[in-house]
Amino acid sequence: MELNEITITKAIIERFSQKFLEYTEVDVAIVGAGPSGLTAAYFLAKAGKKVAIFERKLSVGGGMWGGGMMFNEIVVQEEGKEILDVFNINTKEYQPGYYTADAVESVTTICSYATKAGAKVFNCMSVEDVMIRENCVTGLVITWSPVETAGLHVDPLTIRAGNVVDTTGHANEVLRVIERKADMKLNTETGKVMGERSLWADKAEKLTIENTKKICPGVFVAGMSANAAFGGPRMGPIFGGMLLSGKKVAELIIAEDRNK
Ligand code: 48F
Repeated sequence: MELNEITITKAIIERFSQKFLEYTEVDVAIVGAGPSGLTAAYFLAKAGKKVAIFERKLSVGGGMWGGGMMFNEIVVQEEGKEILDVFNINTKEYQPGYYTADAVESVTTICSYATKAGAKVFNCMSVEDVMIRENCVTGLVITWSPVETAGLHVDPLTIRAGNVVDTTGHANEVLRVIERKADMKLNTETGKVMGERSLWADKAEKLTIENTKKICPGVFVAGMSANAAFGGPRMGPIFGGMLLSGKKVAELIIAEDRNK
């Protein structure tokens, strides 16, 4: 059979359009495909939720690929290792309570589990705004990230979501939009994003889990974004908190939906 370039082109356009159309309305829209967003996506999709992840970059994985300072190994503590075990990721004990894993194996495997469970990743898409109805965030406003980068004057499109999860890491991008544009108080001490504090691994890892919660109607926050929102410290290249936070946010959403 001779390959036909136009068939290849039509296949891509048609299949992507079908997928994109299907995911214009989702149960959960996750912003950011770092370790916390991907882990949340896996547990949500596994529980039967329709999940879309929007990721600005071409690649998923956020800050996990580079381990610490591009030494591509990550460290997790005992509880974090339990999540890596769920994904069948190889770990090695370094000292009691400290485990290492290959950063590339970790990203690719978590993403594989999430997508095979049914979560859809939309890469090269940036979330630039939210949709709000009756004082509740009901969706996301998205654009192609090259449009954003080039500063092109192009209007975005909209996704409706039962819940939004901000896993945008240090930048709190969804929360920053809400803070700037909506008459909505965040569930923090100041009602606004409090900003992250300097690195303190032990405290930050514990706080990441504590700070993983619903932060305003329709929006949950997880991962580094949770600590940055509530004024917690950064943790550096230990990733257990990210994984546990992703799992926790999925459980919170599943429990809330069950009680509706
Ligand atoms: O930063 P990131 O990896 O977030 P995380 O899951 O994990 C944090 C760790 O990597 C590390 C750490 C400790 O272990 O502190 O930094 O909390 O991933 C965030 C992802 O969100 C994307 C961004 O490109 C990255 O891949 N992102 C950020 N803002 C947007 C976005 C946006 N507005 N639209 C789409 N994607």
